[in-house]
Amino acid sequence: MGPDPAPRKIIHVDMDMFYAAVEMRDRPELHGRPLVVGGRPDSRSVATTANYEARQFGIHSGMSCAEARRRCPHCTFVPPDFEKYRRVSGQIHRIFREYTDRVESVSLDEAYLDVTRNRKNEPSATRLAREIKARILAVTGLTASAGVAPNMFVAKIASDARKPDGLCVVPPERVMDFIRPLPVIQIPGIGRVTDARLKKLGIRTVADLEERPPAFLEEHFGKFGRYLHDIARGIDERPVTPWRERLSYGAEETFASDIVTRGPLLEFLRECAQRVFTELGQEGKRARTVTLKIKYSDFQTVTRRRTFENFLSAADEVFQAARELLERTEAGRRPVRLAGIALSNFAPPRRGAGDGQPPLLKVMSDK
Ligand code: TTP
Ligand code: MG
Repeated sequence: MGPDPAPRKIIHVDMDMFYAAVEMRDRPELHGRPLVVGGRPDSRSVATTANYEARQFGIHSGMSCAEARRRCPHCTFVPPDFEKYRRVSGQIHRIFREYTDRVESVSLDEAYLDVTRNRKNEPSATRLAREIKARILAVTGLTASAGVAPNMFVAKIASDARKPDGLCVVPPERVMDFIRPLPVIQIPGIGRVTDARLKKLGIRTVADLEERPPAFLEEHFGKFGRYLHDIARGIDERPVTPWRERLSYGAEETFASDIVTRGPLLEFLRECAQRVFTELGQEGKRARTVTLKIKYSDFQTVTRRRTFENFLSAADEVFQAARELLERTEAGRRPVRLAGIALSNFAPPRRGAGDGQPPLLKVMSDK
């Protein structure tokens, strides 16, 4: 690569209130009314998401359905239909790949595309983003929001900036103007704890962060300080990594608020197991290793893993393994801010079990 390569063109696409939007599409009677996708409010389940009407009551992903019902008694609760969401996810990912192979999918409803070079030979990433949004709407009947920027973190923040049905373009020369006023909590990787620590140091916005010397940030945050220093200058050189290159299939989530008891964690892990097991199956792969990842509220992260002799053959096996692995953590005694499951050690179908690959948990942003 030359000394000063041309800026990249990255698009981040994120579906609007994804699960809720799918349910509203299929059941028009749900339109215009507050809706939570989650279990029954008298169970211990949590909201996977809420439509914008419900969000006005302060309801958000990760909140218990009981709490959601308290905040909005006339809210409708619809159980999640992951099979359906995965089908839509497949549709949007097929659209992405009409434009480029450099697609990194982050979750069912969210992906980064590097369109610096693309199949349409279209130099304008803005035009591409507009076209992709229109294609998604035509094929799925759902709206997505997109951010266009020279790197992943700015594209991610941009896609959130004009939700719903938004398009926000941040050309290279506007990156600093765009990020400077942002509160640091909007930076991927900064959660409530880091946010509080930064506030104590008098750092509230990216502009405040930019003023601090790298040594100061490293002294307080170690390696993460270096990341913060780069981010404050609009620098993020992570390449968009297509999932085919992945060594594991994982799903993890940072909870809206820390989880202090095991019940909701188990419920989350059950859903997580279902998600990763299905995703793996869709790729025609089988796995022998289950890795559980737990991040406590103080950001200490532990992983526990178990390798089986035979390939895992059902989502419930994955869940049972995760449940056992959870016993070997302090979850339930210490507050947990993130949990996830990864499946690894797989071989292509019809080959022996001995050629698995080393486990590697995919690291996703910790909002
Ligand atoms: P998000 O993109 O975070 O949220 P969203 O699409 O519902 O809403 P927005 O318009 O703000 O993007 O997550 C996508 C889907 O993932 C969401 O519809 C449900 C699921 N999900 C969970 O199951 N649990 C969670 O904690 C979160 C954040 C999302
Ligand atoms: Mg979304």
